[in-house]
Amino acid sequence: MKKGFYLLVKEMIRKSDIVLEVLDARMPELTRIRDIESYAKSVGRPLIIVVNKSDIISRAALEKIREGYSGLEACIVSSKKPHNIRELLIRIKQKSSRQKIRVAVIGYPNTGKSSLINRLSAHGKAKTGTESGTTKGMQLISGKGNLMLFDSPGIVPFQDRDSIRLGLVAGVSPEKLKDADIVAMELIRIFKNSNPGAMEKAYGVDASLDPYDILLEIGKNMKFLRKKAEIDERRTAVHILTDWHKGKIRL
Ligand SMILES: Nc1nc2c(ncn2[C@@H]2O[C@H](COP(=O)(O)OP(=O)(O)OP(=O)(O)O)[C@@H](O)[C@H]2O)c(=O)[nH]1
Ligand SMILES: [Mg+2]
Repeated sequence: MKKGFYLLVKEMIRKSDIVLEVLDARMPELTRIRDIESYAKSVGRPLIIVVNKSDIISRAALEKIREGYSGLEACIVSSKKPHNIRELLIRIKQKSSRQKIRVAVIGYPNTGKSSLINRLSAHGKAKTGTESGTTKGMQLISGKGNLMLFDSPGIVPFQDRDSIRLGLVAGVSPEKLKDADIVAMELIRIFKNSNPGAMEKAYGVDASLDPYDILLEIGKNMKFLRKKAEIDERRTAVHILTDWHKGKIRL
């Protein structure tokens, strides 16, 4: 990300009447950008936290988010299903009395900003994609009713650029990760704690093993082998992370 990008996002926020911060429901706290929340507050722009992808989390996880975000201005939606989009639209309109409401849509890469914009717009013009970095520049799109929507490329806060976090939240595509195996093991650890059954079901592995052994077992089951029948750990890791980003394995 270019250094000037933050400045551009800030300018976009100043030009807007309201800010939507889009989070990934699978990792809402990891995808929050506190700097942007503080900035919006400092320039007096109301901010709604939009927890997106609610269709791919369990009821229990959904309930946890509901409780955790009850004190905040937050709306839990799915841009895919779609779900709760109308409620979000009503909330936006309550926040501004302007004729045309300009809405800045910001967030981590791949959280579904463009997909959400397409739900909020009449013709769905924003480009979306499974790879992070789909949206390249700022784009102004006319929305339903009296909305004007600013789409933007995903923001990765400078202090968050460690590869594990980036890999988990799809800030970087799995193929481009230097240490895909480490990120995949972190993901396996999360599954072990929260939903071991999902991993057992998806890959036919014993979730009571150590994360590294689970990774190897998955590689073996997938027949991801290198010469001398060695398991290709990287290929296995990329495969697991891709499944995760595409929502094929769910917490
Ligand atoms: N299951 C599910 N998938 C979603 C949802 N919203 C978006 N996605 C998927 O998430 C991926 C990223 O969506 P985009 O809308 O391109 O995300 P973005 O935040 O604009 O991404 P960048 O422009 O790369 O920062 C795509 O594969 C979408 O289909 C949702 O509510 N549920
Ligand atoms: Mg986008």
